[in-house]
Amino acid sequence: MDPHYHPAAVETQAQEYWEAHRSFQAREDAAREKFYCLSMFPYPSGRLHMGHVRNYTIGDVISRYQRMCGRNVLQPMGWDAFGLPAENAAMKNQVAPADWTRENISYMRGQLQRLGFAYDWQREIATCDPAYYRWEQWFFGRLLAKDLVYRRESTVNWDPVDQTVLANEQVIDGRGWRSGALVEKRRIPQWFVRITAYAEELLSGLDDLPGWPDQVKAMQRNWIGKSRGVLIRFRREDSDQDLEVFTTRPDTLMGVTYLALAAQHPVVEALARNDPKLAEFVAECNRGSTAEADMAVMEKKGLPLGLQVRHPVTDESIPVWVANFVLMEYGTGAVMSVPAHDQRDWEFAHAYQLPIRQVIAPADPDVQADLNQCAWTEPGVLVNSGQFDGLESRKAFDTIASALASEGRGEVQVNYRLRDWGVSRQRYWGTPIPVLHDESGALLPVAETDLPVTLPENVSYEKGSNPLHHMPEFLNAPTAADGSALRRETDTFDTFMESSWYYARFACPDADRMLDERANYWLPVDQYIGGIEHAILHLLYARFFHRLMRDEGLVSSDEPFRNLLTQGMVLKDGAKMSKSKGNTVDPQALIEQYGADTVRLFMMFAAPPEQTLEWSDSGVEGAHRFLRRLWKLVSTHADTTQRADLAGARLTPAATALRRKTHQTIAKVSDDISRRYTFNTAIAAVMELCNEIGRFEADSDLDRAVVREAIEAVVLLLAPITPHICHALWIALGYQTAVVEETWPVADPEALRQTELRLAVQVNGKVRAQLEITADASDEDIRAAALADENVQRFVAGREPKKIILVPRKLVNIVVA
Ligand code: ANZ
Repeated sequence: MDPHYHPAAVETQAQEYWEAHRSFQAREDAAREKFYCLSMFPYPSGRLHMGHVRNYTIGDVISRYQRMCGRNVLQPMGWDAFGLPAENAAMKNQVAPADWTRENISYMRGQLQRLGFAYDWQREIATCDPAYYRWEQWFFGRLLAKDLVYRRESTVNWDPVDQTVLANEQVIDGRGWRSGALVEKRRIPQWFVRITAYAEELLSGLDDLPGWPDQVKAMQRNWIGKSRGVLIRFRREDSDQDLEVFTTRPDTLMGVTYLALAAQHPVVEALARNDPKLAEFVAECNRGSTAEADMAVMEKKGLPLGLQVRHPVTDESIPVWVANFVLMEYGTGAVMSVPAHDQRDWEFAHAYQLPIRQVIAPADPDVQADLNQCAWTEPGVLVNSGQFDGLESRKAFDTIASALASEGRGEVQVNYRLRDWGVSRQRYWGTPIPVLHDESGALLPVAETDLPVTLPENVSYEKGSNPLHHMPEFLNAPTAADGSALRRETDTFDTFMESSWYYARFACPDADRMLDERANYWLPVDQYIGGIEHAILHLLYARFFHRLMRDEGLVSSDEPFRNLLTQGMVLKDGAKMSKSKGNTVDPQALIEQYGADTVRLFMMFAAPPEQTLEWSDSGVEGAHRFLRRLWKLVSTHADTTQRADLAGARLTPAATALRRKTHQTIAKVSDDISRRYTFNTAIAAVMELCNEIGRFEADSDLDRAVVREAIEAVVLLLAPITPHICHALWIALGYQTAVVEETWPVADPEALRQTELRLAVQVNGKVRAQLEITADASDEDIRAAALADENVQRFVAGREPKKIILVPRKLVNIVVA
């Protein structure tokens, strides 16, 4: 065995072995327990960054571990290949997005292979391939038939200079990120998927996901935002029509001093047609942000509409305003304003001198609500509320709700913050939405037999931002049966569509339908790993899509991902490692310098996966040094030690201790990897075992067999983390079977048993006590136990020991003056 570690050669050799033996090709086998391990697939941006390397190393360690435990493992990889960066690169460099993307894929695939990830490359998917997206188009047709997708007008960000629609993140301080032009809001027809029809199921399903982080489940719950309230009707004075509001606080009904409508509310729009001042206000609101977080903090503005409604209980006349803090998208787009008990209403009332009427008093008589400072928003006891006075808020909710219901003025309603999912994008590089426009403007779904609608890839950006608009060969579909002209839709899908079902397609990437029966063998994913930035949208859309596929009879499970691990960010000097911060470390250079195993080991050793990982060059060097030491350790012992059956063997105390350490390490690493996901402590335990091996002096064949067992355990335990070096070391240990084919070691309970040692304790050379102590007690433990003995304390008599001499496994001598 070469006494020196040459990572490049070692890694090539291992990878050639895996490749030649198709080690990671997954096969469905009903007789075996399956384990589907999936890391979120990357956007092919050009090169891997450290976040990818971390994510994929975690997934690979789990996969390889499960495989050694005997599971039938599927670990696939693919490309989330549609999206904006390809178009930006295209415009900048005059290269077609398809070419740019495919080149990136090929480079990044090489990088992943160089890192030795155990992927089944035969299942590789790129979402920009028609073979993939055609099934998404087919599924869209199914959803359309079930009325689960629909088209309606909605607002987009329009860049008047670039003549293009911008994503929210491309609007910076109200201006287009490229042109710098003031962004306008435009209403255009767009496709929506009815995720709201599944809101309740998506919410309650979270309770059946014990393997998900609580934090992620809480974020999803908030996003779905279920609230129970009352829909209340206020009669308009100028007509017999009602204005409906949604409130979660019907207990405050008697404190309503005005109604506030969203600028886009139909009543406001109607009035604005004859009121230029109002029209100008509406236009101003339409220019602003509609992000809820912004709405909450922006200056409250509004106008009186000259409209009055009647209070449903008191019949009092109440003014109606338009206000910029009311969202058209939520509830009814109208609120009953209770400035005493809602902070936004309070701020608005202050700005426009509207009355503030307290109707809730703090339940605790020692607490005073100071309405001059801010609204009192807590529940309490009703005051100034006529027949409802004295009721506690919760009770008042029901009492007032039924009073309204009996008069036909309202009813209890459950509302969700979740909105239907808008899936149209006015972009070229995406899945074409499979619909046709006829001459009358009506829409026809593309027939199943005409799928896929293939996106032309050979395009140029010379004429404008969306090449499809200038391609008659795409725009003009074959004419309809009656001879009239048909025009293809140029919008494409939100790329979240593709990433909502790729995990299922990996089960059957070559199926000639969307999914076949293999999907039910592999699904749900047993372990999903990815960034916390996907906690809400991606995971919610995938959970939704899974249910859509279930209801189409394509899968039989309810949830796509049984266990979820969200990895922390990679930091450098305390800041997120990112291109924009210019503090990136290129994994490629490190792999070339140290090898893939060093990079993998560092990534797993530096922090537990859910926490942030602080980049450290010295940490990388440390990982590399450890691998060199490991190599040396194995090369010095490979030929001089031999396996032997150690069960029941009579070992020396030192050999017993090393053997126990070996089996303790096996137990700890197994638990750390499978249950705690603390790969860092698993590695630390293996390092400790290596140190013990180094300290141990073998004097007999039995001793050497104990060393041998320890070394083999080290190689097996590290195999999922640093698979290449372990591949080579396993061969060096004389095995014919490759380490990937080996089974995970199991701790021997016999070896774990703690045996007791008896130590004599002397004070100044005279035996004063006998100590019973476990064989693995540390030197500190032994010293402390000796000093704690009653008889010893009598002879030490409070003096500070000058020194304490330990004779391993025999005695402790305490020397006092
Ligand atoms: C009167 C009231 C009194 C309210 C009070 C709150 C406190 P959640 O819990 O998120 O569902 N609201 C309703 N529709 C709105 C819209 N389109 N835009 C802005 N705000 C809207 O919030 C429900 C509460 O948010 C409702 O209850 C309503 O204000 C407001 F002391 O009604 B409340």
